[in-house]
Amino acid sequence: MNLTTEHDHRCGFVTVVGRPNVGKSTLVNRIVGRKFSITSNRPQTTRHRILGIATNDTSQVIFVDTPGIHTGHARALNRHMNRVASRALIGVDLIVMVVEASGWSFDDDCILERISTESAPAILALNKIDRIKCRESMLPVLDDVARRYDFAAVVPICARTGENLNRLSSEVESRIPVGPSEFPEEQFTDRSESFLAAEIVREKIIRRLGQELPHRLTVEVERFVDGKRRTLINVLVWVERKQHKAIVIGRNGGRLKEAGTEARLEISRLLGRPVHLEIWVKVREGWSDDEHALHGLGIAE
Ligand SMILES: Nc1nc2c(ncn2[C@@H]2O[C@H](COP(=O)(O)OP(=O)(O)O)[C@@H](O)[C@H]2O)c(=O)[nH]1
Ligand SMILES: [Mg+2]
Repeated sequence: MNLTTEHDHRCGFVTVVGRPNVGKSTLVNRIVGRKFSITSNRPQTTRHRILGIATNDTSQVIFVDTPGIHTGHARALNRHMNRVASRALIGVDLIVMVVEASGWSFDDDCILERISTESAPAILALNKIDRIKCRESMLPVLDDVARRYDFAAVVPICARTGENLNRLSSEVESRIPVGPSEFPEEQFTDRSESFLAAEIVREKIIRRLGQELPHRLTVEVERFVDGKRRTLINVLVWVERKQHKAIVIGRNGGRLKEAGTEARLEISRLLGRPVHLEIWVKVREGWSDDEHALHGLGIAE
């Protein structure tokens, strides 16, 4: 039985921040229950501010997934991502800061400094507890973080397996304002199908690249049309150098073919219909350091 009345339904914006690679996108995908934000073990995977909307009977939590805040980088792409992350903090109801449970770092301090200038309360999520062999060893870490900042709550979690995410969700729900939902119940992101398709292609490619190629690779949807039997999608992958193009494509085109197959299956699952996907790799020199090119590719907003 649903006992919630209009008077105690809650809805709020919650920004998730943390340094690159701590598991922000994995966490929000898990809570939302749909994959709307791509993940990889490389920094700079998330480049945009993306909403992930988790709706249940009693609340709607609108998560703002952000690129990690980078310190000490001067490239236009990094500057852009810091601006995106920083702007996403303004006017939100709650902040979730994600750090790795294995320990606090200097970059975490920089992010904390940024958070402390906001009036919204912050919850600390200590992620990747699956990597901690002995749970007792968490106690000094919990002690240490409690002294660093007046967090509204500190919750150890494992975003990968979902461990303790219920507890994090209830801490979040209890701290957002009472009010009606902002988005329809079935909506899980603010992004278009075409944007999600491009991101899935980017994820499949960068996950195959290991440390070979820096993240100066971007993806653009050239065509996205619903045909009679399937959706036709043409994607351009931009890299900075000819050698990078060869790396992305792989020997005999094998690497790109694998990435394409995996992307096609995932996009098709997401859209709920068959997909025909074509991917072309092109070279545009110096784009990640060029604000003008960032606009051209739709990265800077
Ligand atoms: N072992 C472990 N790995 C995780 C966990 N959460 C995320 N990861 C991994 O950490 C990497 C970075 O995750 P991602 O969500 O892209 O991080 P983001 O840059 O903060 O958004 C990926 O390889 C994830 O699979 C976790 O709870 N445990
Ligand atoms: Mg991310």
